[in-house]
Amino acid sequence: MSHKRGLFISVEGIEGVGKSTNIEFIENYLRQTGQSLLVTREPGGTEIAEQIRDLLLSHHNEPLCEEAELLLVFAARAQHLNLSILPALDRGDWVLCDRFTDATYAYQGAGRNLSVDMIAQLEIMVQGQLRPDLTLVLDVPVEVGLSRVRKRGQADRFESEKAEFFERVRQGYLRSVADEPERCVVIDANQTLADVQRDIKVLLDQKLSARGVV
Ligand code: Z5A
Repeated sequence: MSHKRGLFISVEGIEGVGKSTNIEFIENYLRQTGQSLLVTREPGGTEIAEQIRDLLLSHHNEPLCEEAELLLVFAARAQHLNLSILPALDRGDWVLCDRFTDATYAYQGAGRNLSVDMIAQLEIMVQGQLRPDLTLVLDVPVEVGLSRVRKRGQADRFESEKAEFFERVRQGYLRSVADEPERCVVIDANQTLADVQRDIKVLLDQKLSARGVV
């Protein structure tokens, strides 16, 4: 029996834009359509990829060099894709992923100033032509995002970066949207949660009706 390949949706943005909060909203909304759905995250999503996530987010006694950080991100992604995302899409399930490769261009490319060509080569090696079908980039000014997350207590290795780093990351995300407007859509996340979710719902309705789902 042949299945239609599932839809792959990623959600992106700097710290505190509300990814986790809105992924829960999107999950509930998509489940109402009766669609089988895998909700997952990067880095992570499998046992080994979650261990790599711990390595990436924890503080260590030695610095993690930028190239090692980039390779670890893609090592986790290779594991996640092969063991989890691709089998789900092949079954016809939809995949809703908290961050994907746009985060690498934003954090390791724009944030750490690593070469975009090097990232693109790793992307091809690990993913081939696979890209999300739809990427929601939640956007807030850096000071708004950081003020939301800094209420939470101990900062991880990324959260400990300075505001300038997150400003570069934010601009990196906005470049992804400018480069691929068909796939990447900006949502203004500096509104009340109700308004953010209204905008997300309008967008999802457009995409679902284009696919004949609603
Ligand atoms: N990383 C990387 O470097 N390269 C890569 O390729 C990938 C990842 C894939 C893991 O991220 C780290 O990995 C990440 C980049 C790096 N850096 N960090 N840190 P993560 O996604 O797991 O962690 P995060 O970005 O720190 O997520 P977060 O801090 O949990 O933020 P969030 O999920 O976007 O926000 P939230 O928890 O939904 O909301 C934060 C608070 O704001 C919460 O109290 C909400 O109730 C509140 N909120 C949400 N929306 C609103 C609105 N609209 N108004 C007011 N308050 C709101």
